[in-house]
Amino acid sequence: MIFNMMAMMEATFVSPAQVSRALGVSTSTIKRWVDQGVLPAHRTAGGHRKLLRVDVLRLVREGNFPRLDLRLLELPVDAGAADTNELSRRLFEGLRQGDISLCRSVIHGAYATGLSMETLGDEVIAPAMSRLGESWQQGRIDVMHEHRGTLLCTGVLHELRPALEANAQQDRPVAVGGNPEGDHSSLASLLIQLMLLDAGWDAINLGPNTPLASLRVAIRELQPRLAWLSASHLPDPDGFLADYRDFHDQARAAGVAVAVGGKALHGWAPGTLPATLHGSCLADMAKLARTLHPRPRPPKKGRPANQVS
Ligand code: B12
Repeated sequence: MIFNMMAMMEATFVSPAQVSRALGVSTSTIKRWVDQGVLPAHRTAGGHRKLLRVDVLRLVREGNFPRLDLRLLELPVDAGAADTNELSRRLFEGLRQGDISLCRSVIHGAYATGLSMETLGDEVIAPAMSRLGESWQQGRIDVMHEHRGTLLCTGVLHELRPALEANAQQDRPVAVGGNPEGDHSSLASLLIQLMLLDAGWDAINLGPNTPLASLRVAIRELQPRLAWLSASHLPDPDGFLADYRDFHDQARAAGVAVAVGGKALHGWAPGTLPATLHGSCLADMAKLARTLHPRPRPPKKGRPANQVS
């Protein structure tokens, strides 16, 4: 049902005046963004200029609008539910109970109301998964519940993909990544892939248990601009480090930026792993992605209407 709701939101239009009120910027600013291609405009049968809700929401996710009031876009979901602690609490309940409708309504609803993929990952999904792990450690749930919750979360996230690629460009830069050999975690790499798709990349996720030798093949064949590695568990940290250094040398020689992160690398001293980014959260990764591939953005984003010429 929620997925239909997303499709409905994608297909529906809003007027430039409505967007101007919701974003807290003047109508002339909206017109300029349309002229600059920041916000694609469409003509109705009657010749009126209309904007797609999904494009406006993408702008909201990428920008900073201090006078934002999403209720004015008449979204068919509760736009006030962007308290990430509350969303994470509800997601944890959905994951623990195996309730796919609840998980969908939290994840799809949060995305549809403008929460960025990185915030969804860092502030909603990671804490909910962490609580799920703690519940297992404390004997309140079985491994069966933890596995069911992880797969539920993975499935619901995959459903977002068509919406994330709705406006994909032909010449998107390529990014490739996954988890190293022996690491069977999947959520962080999936979230990185979705965040990159949303940011206009052609992101290819090789998933868990990917040997670094295979990432080298991917670099040769796919010629990415960016490679990522997410590590939650490293069975042989010294072996990984030696292999990783070779991998990084090859990537650097090919002009590929390398981002690394994940629980297994959290305690590593800065500089141990040569990398373009050794990050601790998806927000770090999103920042790097935007630096390497900036998208057309509003030049004076978020300025209140009365300050915009
Ligand atoms: C689900 C889970 C599993 C599942 C994974 C299933 C799957 N398909 O993903 C399974 C059952 C396989 C599993 C197994 C194990 N697990 Co486990 N697992 C978890 C759990 C509960 C959730 C992990 C998760 O999905 N989080 C959601 C993602 C989105 O968050 P995240 O991974 O933390 O990533 C965040 C950041 O690290 C960062 N990030 C991650 N990657 C990257 C990459 C880049 C480039 C950047 C910039 C940032 C970044 O951004 C993310 C969002 O904020 C955690 C508990 C916890 N506290 O996290 C334990 C946890 C990760 N597991 C742990 C352990 C010890 C294991 C086992 C070794 C247990 C065992 N003795 O068998 C095995 C290892 C198996 C293996 N070979 O991989 C430990 C890891 C300890 C460590 N390395 O410091 C944890 C932390 C539990 C704990 N507190 O001890 N696990």
